[in-house]
This record gives sequence, C-alpha cells and structure tokens, in this order.
Amino acid sequence: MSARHFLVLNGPNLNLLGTREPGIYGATTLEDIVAGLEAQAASADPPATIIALQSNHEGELVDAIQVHGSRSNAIIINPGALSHYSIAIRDAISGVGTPAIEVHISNIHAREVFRHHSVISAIARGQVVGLGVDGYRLALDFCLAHY
Ligand code: CA2
Repeated sequence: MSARHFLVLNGPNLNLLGTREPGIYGATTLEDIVAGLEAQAASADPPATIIALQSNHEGELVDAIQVHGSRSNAIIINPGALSHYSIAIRDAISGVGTPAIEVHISNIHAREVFRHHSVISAIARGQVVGLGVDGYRLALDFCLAHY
C-alpha cells in the first residue's frame, strides 16, 4: 500500500466536463482526468494514490475535506463556482491544515468580474489557472515533488 495519498476534489458542474462548453472547458471528461492522475500518481517514485470526488453540493465537499483531506498529503481542488463565495470550503481546508492547490481550467481573470476573486486562493498553497485540464497534472506534479 502506498504511503502517499492525494485528495482530488471537483465542485459543482465539473461532472459535465467534456460534454458541454468545450470552447471554455475543453473536450476531456472528468473520468479521463482522474484516470490520468491515477496513472501519474502510480508511476511516481515513491508511488502515490488518488482519492477523487466530484460533488454539486458544498456540504459534501466540506465532508470530504474533513474526512479524506486530513489523511492526505495534499489536496488538489477545483471548487468550481464555489471558489468565488464558499467560506465553508475555505474554512474546511484551513481547518484540516493540509496544503491545497487550487485549480481552474479557465483563466478566471479573463472572464466575468465575479470570477476574478477566489475566497480560497489566500489559504491555498498555490493556484494553477487558465492552463486547461493540464492544470490538474501540473498541480499533481507539484504535489508529488513536494509532499
Ligand atoms: O475554470 C474553472 O475551472 C472554474 O472553476 C469552472 C467553474 C466556474 O464557475 C469557475 O468560475 C471557474 C464552472 C465549472 C462548470 O463546468 C462545466 C463544464 C462543462 C460544461 C458546463 C460546465
């Protein structure tokens, strides 16, 4: 059994990836993204495992952070629209004290003004923004190197 675990969380509507709005979010499905991350983690030295969860419900994400985040080496999270207003997710990440990398597929700074601010970013270890679904792989690369 691997000694390293990374929690990958995706928030509301990210289950639709690859099925709609490919111009903004690309053509890759969330299932494909998770499969890629699992393979990346398994082939790392030392190897790691991924716990991946997507939810359209804020409370489920908070529960996952409390239960799995506390036992993980790091959290990779795309909170979706919750990024812009969920103090509950921010408090959950701060509460477990596990380093979190915030990922956004699109460049939130080049979109509507209400997307420019993330309430998560100030407590995140860092962000990967606007690099498409590659952002997840880059975030995991960082986690595998540092945690
Ligand atoms: O760019 C990102 O990753 C976002 O977190 C995506 C959120 C958006 O509310 C944030 O401002 C930025 C929305 C996710 C919706 O995902 C969809 C995927 C395919 C089709 C429709 C929605």
